[in-house]
Amino acid sequence: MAISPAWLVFCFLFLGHGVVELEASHQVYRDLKLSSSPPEHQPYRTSFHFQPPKNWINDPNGPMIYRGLYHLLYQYNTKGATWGNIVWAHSTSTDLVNWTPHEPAIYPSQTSDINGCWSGSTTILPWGTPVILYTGIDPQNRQVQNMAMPKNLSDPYLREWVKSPKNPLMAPTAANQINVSSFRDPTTAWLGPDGSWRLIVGSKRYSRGLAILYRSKDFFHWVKSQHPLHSAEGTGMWECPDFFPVLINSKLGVDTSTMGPDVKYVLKLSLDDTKHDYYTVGTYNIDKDIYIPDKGQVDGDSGLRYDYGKFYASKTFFDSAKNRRILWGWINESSSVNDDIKKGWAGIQAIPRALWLDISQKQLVQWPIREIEKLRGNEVRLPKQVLKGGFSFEVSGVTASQADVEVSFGISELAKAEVLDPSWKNPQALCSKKGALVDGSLGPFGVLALASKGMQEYTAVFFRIFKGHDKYVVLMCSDQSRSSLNNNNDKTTYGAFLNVDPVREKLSLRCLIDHSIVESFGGEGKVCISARVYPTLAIDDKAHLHVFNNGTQNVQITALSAWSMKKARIY
Ligand code: DQQ
Repeated sequence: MAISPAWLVFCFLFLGHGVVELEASHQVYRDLKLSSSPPEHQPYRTSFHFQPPKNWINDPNGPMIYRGLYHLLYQYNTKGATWGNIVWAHSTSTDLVNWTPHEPAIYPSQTSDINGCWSGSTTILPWGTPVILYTGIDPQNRQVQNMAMPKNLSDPYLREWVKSPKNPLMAPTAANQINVSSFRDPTTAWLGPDGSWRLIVGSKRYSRGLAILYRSKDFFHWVKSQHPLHSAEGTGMWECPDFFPVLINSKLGVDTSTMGPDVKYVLKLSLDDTKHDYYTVGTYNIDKDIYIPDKGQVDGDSGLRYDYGKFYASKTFFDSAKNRRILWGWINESSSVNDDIKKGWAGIQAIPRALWLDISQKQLVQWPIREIEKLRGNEVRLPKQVLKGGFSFEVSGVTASQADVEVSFGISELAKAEVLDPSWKNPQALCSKKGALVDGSLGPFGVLALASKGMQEYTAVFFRIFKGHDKYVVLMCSDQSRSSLNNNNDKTTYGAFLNVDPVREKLSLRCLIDHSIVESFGGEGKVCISARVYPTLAIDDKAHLHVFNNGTQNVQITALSAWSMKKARIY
């Protein structure tokens, strides 16, 4: 078996001793039968969201930029449209919009991953070498942490990966008392000023979510810390943790090892129990190696979320070419398993989003990467106008099933806002109670996406403004209750409170509509809600786009632009 020069360099630099025996990752997994072809009529396949031609996908894994190429690896079932037989599928891109597929990068080939190659992350070492750490499922079905690195560093596509013969590098033992079936998804490692690398692995002890901390001097020998980086009672298993610095007062991103007075930290956890990605903003005490969420930040399901719709197991990476931090997230399904099998696929990835710390330092802001705008066709722009209470109109001239829509509202009659009942604390419940058809005073106003001609189907994304105790409160909702006549779909309504002051700020909404997804950004990215919808009538050229106001009060449309979106080259 050939010895990769990359491994030699790596071992030499880190270990300083002789050659180790290597094992290529593309050896043992011989059972890669491909499933049958999906049906030809595919009204729900997306045109500019990432999805492979068929089968199941879930978590984005180890995203990175290497030699000018973006790499997306992701959990993929080689054999069908439900979860199972998971490998790391692999695609590359020069622009995060158009993608070239490659052979799976990592699949079961070692004892330490023979029952599965689950999620993990890439760390770019200081001299530019990417290293993947991922969870393997061993013959006893224990979750252990493994390493792989590129076979050929001069290949920008990083097509072949070689696993460390020392795998697993981290494993549950009687001594460390780690839960063997709740120990997964290592993060990108960060380098402390003491020269030690650190990373966290998701876990739980009873119902306490844990971010187990490991340290290493050489990237091979990882020592578990006595205490976790962070933990929270009652949150259950923490999957796919992500821990990274964000600059104060800047939209630029920084490398994961950046420290200093200009940064705050974000800890994101994916809650296995509720399938929500929540995060807190806080400080990282490097001396004690603990993360402390800021006062007012909430650990758990009622905390801040990247996205209040379908969005899970997300992961960020630092894009060193454009100095930004980019977020990838898996948009899981709202269709039934039977429908997934019929259509031959399940799951897509959200449009990658740039992410930064809001000026308030209390939350993050996300915005679709600028590159997606190159898919915009002709712009349909409407003049400023009043949208009277009880009125709606169609935005024509755009391909409503494949569009990018930006609209801003101005409110002058704020005094007429409905009073917020202090018991209305749960925004999702409030959006369900007050859906798009329930008229109010200021709102609901917003967009009806993927609407059928006779309005039997539509997905409503809208705002309501309430008068709170000492300020106005903006509610943003995505109401899927009438999105499809097919009742096998999950049509849960989503919602969140939006931290925008309608007295001083405009109220903006952007919707990326792509056949079976409406990905919405409120308040210039302060709240994101992604909805998977499967209309039966409002498909392809039978889909329509409307702006509506079901409140009694008038609102102004201060700007409205809509673009038909071209198809990205994904496969
Ligand atoms: N998906 C992976 C796990 C991870 C989960 C398995 C999150 O590693 O915890 O496909 O969706």
